[in-house]
Amino acid sequence: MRTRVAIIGAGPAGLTLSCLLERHGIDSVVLENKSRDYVEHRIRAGVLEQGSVELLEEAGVADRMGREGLVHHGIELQFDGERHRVPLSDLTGGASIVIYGQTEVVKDLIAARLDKGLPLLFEVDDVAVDDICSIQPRVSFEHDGRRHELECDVVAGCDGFHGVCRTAIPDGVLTTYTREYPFAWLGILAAVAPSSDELVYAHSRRGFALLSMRSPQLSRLYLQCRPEADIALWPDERIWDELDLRLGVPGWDLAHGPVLEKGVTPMRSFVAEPMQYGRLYLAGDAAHIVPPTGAKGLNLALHDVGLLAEALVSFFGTGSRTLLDSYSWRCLGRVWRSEHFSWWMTSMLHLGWDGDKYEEKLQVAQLRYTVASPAAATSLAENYVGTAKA
Ligand code: RFL
Ligand code: PHB
Repeated sequence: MRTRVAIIGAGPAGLTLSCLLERHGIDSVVLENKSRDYVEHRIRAGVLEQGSVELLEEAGVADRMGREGLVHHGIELQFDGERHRVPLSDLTGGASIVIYGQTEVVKDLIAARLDKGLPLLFEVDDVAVDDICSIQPRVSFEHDGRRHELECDVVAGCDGFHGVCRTAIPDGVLTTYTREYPFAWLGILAAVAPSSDELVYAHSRRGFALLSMRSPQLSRLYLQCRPEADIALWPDERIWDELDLRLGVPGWDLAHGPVLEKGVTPMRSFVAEPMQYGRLYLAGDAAHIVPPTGAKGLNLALHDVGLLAEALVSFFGTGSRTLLDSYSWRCLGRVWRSEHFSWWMTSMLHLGWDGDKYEEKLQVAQLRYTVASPAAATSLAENYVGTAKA
């Protein structure tokens, strides 16, 4: 088998890259180790920046998102039992966000690829990337009980944090930066109309909680918990009780409904630099992770592949390596802006487990300043919608 771009991983990064390249007549093969059903139902992100929406439009997969996505112009910050609206659009010259589940983005991307009969293989095993420093790298893998070899010009490592591409880079090349947080999120998807028109980020004496949504009939809710939390010890009633306590404000009740899914997500910050080596280019979670508080992971992944697609179009069209050579450098400015914003939101909203009252007072002072000062609110808003200069 031969292709120009071997794409490892059918998450948002790999799939979007394949659709963008196809629009420019550049062939690729996408290899995914999980099943189609698994990747289409893995519940994760829900907030798309305007730039991400525009990239999905460019990739030709935005029709359903345009019909079903919920356009939001603000978010709520809650602390000391009060809610304050941050008017994102007013503060950023009209930018907005779209609430549309990552599961739906992935379904639309997979359908677009398979409808055209383009190669996207699920349930591949033992993917290995070789000869990345030559002009013809090779990717080998098991599929349908046989070993295959794929020759290519470029490998796109879009295989997430636990993938094989980053580890294919020899020791000593990458510098990695990591921060582990003593928190995790317990998330639920519930069949009940969201109790708020906009997302609510709540700082409370019992820890952080977030009210989000997927559609007018589906709520998505999160609670700060310990990374080692055992989901078996969190029956639905306990989760709703805790959400009521953390999100409740006078005169407002959280609507409950059947819990359709629940899980615990650990929180971590991670960056690997540079995001390229030889003819291997890393994109998305394969190169960097952010804690979910800033809603940046999916958006960063899409931003990376937007730049990678542009560089590959230039390379295959003109032979110029200029954009490819500067790919990592061009990604990392935004990566570090998002790393900082996600760390800042996480630190401001999550309660330490040691009962440090001084830290709690600092958090509330920062929240109060953020909603009271137009300068501080604008800083949050431009980072949240993705227009902040890196
Ligand atoms: P993905 O989605 O992890 O996809 C990588 C794909 O590669 C496959 N794979 C392999 N395939 C072949 N061979 C191998 N050896 C392979 N190893 C792995 C995997 O099966 C998978 O299909 O990475 P990608 O494409 O870079 O996308 C990144 C995003 O998924 C991630 O950053 C976001 O989900 C993070 N995130 C959020 N981001 C946002 O922008 N906004 C949000 O609101 C938001 N909320 C969240 C989130 C992540 C969460 N969790 C569960 C981590 C909320 C949560 C709870
Ligand atoms: C979500 O809807 O899953 C979501 C929203 C905002 C975040 C993280 C996750 O910051």
